[in-house]
Amino acid sequence: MATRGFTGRRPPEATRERLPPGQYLTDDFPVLQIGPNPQIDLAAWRFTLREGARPIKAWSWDAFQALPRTRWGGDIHCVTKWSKFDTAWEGVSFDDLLADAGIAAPTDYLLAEGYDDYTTNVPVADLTGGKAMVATLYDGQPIPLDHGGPARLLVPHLYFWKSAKWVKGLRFTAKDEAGFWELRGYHMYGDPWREQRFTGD
Ligand SMILES: Nc1nc2c(c(=O)[nH]1)N[C@H]1C(S)=C(S)[C@@H](COP(=O)(O)O)O[C@H]1N2
Ligand SMILES: [Mo]
Repeated sequence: MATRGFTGRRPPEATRERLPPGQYLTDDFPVLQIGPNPQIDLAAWRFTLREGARPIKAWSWDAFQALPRTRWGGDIHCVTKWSKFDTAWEGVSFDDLLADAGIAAPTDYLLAEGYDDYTTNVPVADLTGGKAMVATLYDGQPIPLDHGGPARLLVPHLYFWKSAKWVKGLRFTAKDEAGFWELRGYHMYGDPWREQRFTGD
């Protein structure tokens, strides 16, 4: 019995190949955030692209709903070591946001900003080419408030702290500026496959 219990903890080969180093698989969807859920009224909701302080383009909820839609399914990895496989999201790709704004990215970096004043930095190159979206549906349903609805950034190839919940906009920055967790010791880039959890990893 003891032997069976022991070997049972070792995940099967197929699972291990999909798990970045130091991660374990969970079927749960833990909730992690710096404070209480913000109150967001869809009638007042705006999503704004900015360059520094200057607004480039803002969408109301209705205007955002009219943009082309993108789906993505796959695995997400949290720096607190849980990974969740086969998550399903739908929203508007970063490429389609730029296209609708009629711009090319003005700088190489940006900060995603949440309605809770959370920020996190991501290189523009990690958002283009279908790599990221502003998601509004999870598993075919509106994203629950706990998981960042009505809209959250989804950058699934980086640790999940880069996927800003309750996203209110993206602010292009001239340099790579640290966000909330990056100022507190988290890695500036956060690649789970290179285990970039903390500054210096
Ligand atoms: N706006 C906002 N986004 C956020 C956070 C936050 O505190 N505020 N926490 C981040 C962290 S540290 C993680 S691990 C994930 C957690 O997302 P989840 O609660 O949907 O699992 O959201 C990220 N996005
Ligand atoms: Mo996190």
